[in-house]
Amino acid sequence: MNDVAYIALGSNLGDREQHLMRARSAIAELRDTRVIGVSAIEETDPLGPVDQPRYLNQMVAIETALAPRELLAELHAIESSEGRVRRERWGPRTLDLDIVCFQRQTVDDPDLRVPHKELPQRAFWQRELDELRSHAP
Ligand code: A4P
Ligand code: MG
Repeated sequence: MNDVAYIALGSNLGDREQHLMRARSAIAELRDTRVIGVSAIEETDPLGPVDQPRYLNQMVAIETALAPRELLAELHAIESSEGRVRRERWGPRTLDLDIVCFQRQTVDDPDLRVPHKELPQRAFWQRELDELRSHAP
């Protein structure tokens, strides 16, 4: 089934612009997937308990035949190729890719929640979603 998915990109270590750029290219290369929208990049204050640098955040809309779990596996592979090392939860990272939501599918498993559980708390995600949806065909 083809669906629309929204992917959040975040980086607060190293060359942040470059990590986002390479993530956008890698997402565009995913099988059975087409990028249909790219939001503006926004610089945001870090959320969460850890003292860390500011983030660059951005959102990409895709049309995809990948199921949510298949998409998550692909996003983890892209994170790894950008040198992401998982240390502490909510800690600094070269690249974080989260599935914000799908247009028509939801998932409620321990290791995958779609829509993402933090969506109601993240004003920048709401803004980016609005921006992408306002340009939707
Ligand atoms: N997981 C469950 N649901 C999802 C989903 N919808 N998308 C699981 C992606 N992953 C999902 O993620 C931990 C596990 O969450 C994954 O293995 C997956 O099975 P992670 O990326 O290893 O760890 P994390 O990112 O530290 O934790 P989490 O809970 O994903 O945190 P967030 O929400 O990613 O927050 N401040 C600013 N300004 N901007 C940011 O982007 N991001 C974070 C990280 C903290 N502070 C931030 C930002
Ligand atoms: Mg994450």
